[in-house]
Amino acid sequence: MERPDNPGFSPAKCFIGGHWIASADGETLPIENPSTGETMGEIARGKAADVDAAVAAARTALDGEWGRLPAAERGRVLARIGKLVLDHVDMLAELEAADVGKPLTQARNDAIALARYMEFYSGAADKIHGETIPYLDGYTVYTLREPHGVTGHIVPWNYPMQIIGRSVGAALTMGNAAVLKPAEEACLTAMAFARIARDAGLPDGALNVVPGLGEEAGAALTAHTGVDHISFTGSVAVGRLVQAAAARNVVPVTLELGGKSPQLVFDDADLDKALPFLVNAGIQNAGQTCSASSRILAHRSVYDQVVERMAQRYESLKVGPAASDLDVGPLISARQKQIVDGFVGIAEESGLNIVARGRIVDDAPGNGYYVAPALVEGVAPGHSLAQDEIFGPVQVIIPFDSEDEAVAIANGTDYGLVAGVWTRDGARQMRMAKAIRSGQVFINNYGAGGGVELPFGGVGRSGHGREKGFEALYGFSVLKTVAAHHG
Ligand code: TXE
Repeated sequence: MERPDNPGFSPAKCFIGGHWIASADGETLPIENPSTGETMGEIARGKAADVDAAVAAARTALDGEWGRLPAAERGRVLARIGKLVLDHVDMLAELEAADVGKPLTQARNDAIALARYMEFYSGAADKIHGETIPYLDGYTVYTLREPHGVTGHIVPWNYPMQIIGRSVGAALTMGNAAVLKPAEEACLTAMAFARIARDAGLPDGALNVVPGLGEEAGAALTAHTGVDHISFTGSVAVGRLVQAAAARNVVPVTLELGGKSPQLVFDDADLDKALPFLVNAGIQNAGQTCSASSRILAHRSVYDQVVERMAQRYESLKVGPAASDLDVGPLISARQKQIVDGFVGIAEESGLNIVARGRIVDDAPGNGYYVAPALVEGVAPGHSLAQDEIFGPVQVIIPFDSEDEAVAIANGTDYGLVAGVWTRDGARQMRMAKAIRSGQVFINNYGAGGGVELPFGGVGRSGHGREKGFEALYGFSVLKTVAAHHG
């Protein structure tokens, strides 16, 4: 597998119809290394003309070899992609670490997850089918599950490999042809994935990648009348624009828009077991995770213990360059650092108690986008720190006195992506699972190891539609009813 500086793998181009092609007007964008603030290369700055070419290539693939491939063959292609991803885990992890600032071990886990998506979907490709429906005398009625056609995928910078795996992987499994617009901040593994897919025998045009700015390539993709389904992961503000654009063309859209996910710690919780999840869910990927647990709700009787033990862990957190593989890397950009520093500033100005902060290591480059993780306690549930998605390593701890109050606080934001519940009481586990308004509820764990089998998505401002698992495959297909009269 070639590196980005090798012409066989060209991040400064678009990948359209199986070929590396410069953007129509030849423009490029710089790639920044968030660990150092330095420019480390360039990517193509795709625009509407490139999106047109990519959508046309996808349509050609659907009308050609890719569209005719039996489901089991599609599964084999995905299996080969998964195998090649695994063969290149280290290379992919290095690219992602440099591009996103993710500590190497976390980047490596993302590459393994990408392979896992391909494995899971490869086996599912020939197992999603329609059904026959008993109907009136003289009729045979059955359903067919067909691809939407051309699917558009707009992916953010925080987990490029995982989000490409879950969305592009599912779309290809169902026989769609994909046009992928990775985030301008982190494109490298998207380009490497395209190369891997081609090497694994994915027919030309089944996957096309157009890097570029959101308001250029992204907006062109969502507005394109040749796109039949849009999958978007990103901010609520852009999610609204994407849904509005999809509405104009009356195409379905899947939105995954982040959250303010709580973990509820009850008085009978196993704190030894909970503690690593409480902290890791807030600081993994420097808190830049849609499912980050940015609110810890602790019962008054264990509140002080939770604060003290989390604070101890925070004090041991080391922040530094991705390549050093410490607990926390830099944030993605100067802008993101400014946002997160802003929230810490609000905490200070509001007189909140910042009980502990992690430590930026002495040799971290001065121009990297480092933020020392901050643990803030005693925050009122309505405070901006407890309501707004910070998307950085900042967690708030909120006390509660009763189950009802805990549910009211947990459900008291615009979001509803993930919740964790820590209690040994089985009946309470069930009550909480029902009462919490959220796409996922994890009981005595948080995230369940990110399993690719588990459907994932939000309610409220966290979005709609489900990715991952079999649900994603239903979402990336459309049901056709056939009623044959033979009386
Ligand atoms: O997101 P954007 P940003 C949240 C998080 C973060 C904030 C801003 O709170 O602080 O969003 O991050 C493309 N039409 N999340 O600015 O802008 C863009 O190019 C079409 C949560 O990075 O939403 C990129 O590919 N596409 C989230 C993608 O949208 C457009 C992950 C996401 O960028 C577009 C990321 C447009 N007009 C941020 N404008 C999560 N759910 O995990 C931008 N894009």
